[in-house]
Amino acid sequence: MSYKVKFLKDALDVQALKFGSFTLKSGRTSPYFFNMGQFSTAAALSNVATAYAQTIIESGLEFDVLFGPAYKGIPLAAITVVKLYELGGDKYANIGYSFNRKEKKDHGEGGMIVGCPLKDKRILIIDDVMTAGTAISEAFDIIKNENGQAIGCIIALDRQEVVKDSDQSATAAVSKRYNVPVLSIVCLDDIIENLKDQLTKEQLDMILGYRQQYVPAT
Ligand code: OMP
Repeated sequence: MSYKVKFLKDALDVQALKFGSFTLKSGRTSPYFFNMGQFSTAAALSNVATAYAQTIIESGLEFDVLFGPAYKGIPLAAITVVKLYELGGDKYANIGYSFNRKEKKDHGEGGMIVGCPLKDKRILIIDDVMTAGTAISEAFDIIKNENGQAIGCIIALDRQEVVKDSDQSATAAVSKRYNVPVLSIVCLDDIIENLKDQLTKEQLDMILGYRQQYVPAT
């Protein structure tokens, strides 16, 4: 089973991927929702880390630090950097990981960044889902402020949705704005392709309708 198919199977098993009616951060009403927080056992997290690590290894991207923006990116960066070393070997032995604090700490070691400093490093950002690309933009800003060089980002799910008042997807817009690749384990089309037989006709119709409305034609 490919790691994409395994990831989707796990997402259904742990109920990270749900079908119904959900209001998104963007205000859109979606017939599906992906909640990364549902991957909350050792085995589930190990499988998530494998899917991220394999996507990164396949991409061949060269970087120094895996950066997970607070809060949801923090465990993702930690588990994935370990898995990269386990699966990818020595090439990944010295990859650092770090994350930002939501609030600046002015005592102890102080500062905004915990873990590997970002200055002059090539940084890969790791996060859960991209819809409009708002959340990920904050991570690019943090890296810029720390004088690091963002070389790309990886997400678990690319919802492939169009940016408001534009004709391109959020992932394409982010890729263009920052001139970096945006990798994903799976996208909406993978969900449709692999799970269509497991959905009711009504669920599938809702998703196809949503896709028609919000996913730009390629
Ligand atoms: P954007 O900032 O619009 O790209 O939305 C991404 C964020 O929305 C994610 O980091 C989540 O906090 C949340 N989200 C999900 O977790 N899963 C979804 O399926 C959809 C969203 C969302 O609200 O768009």
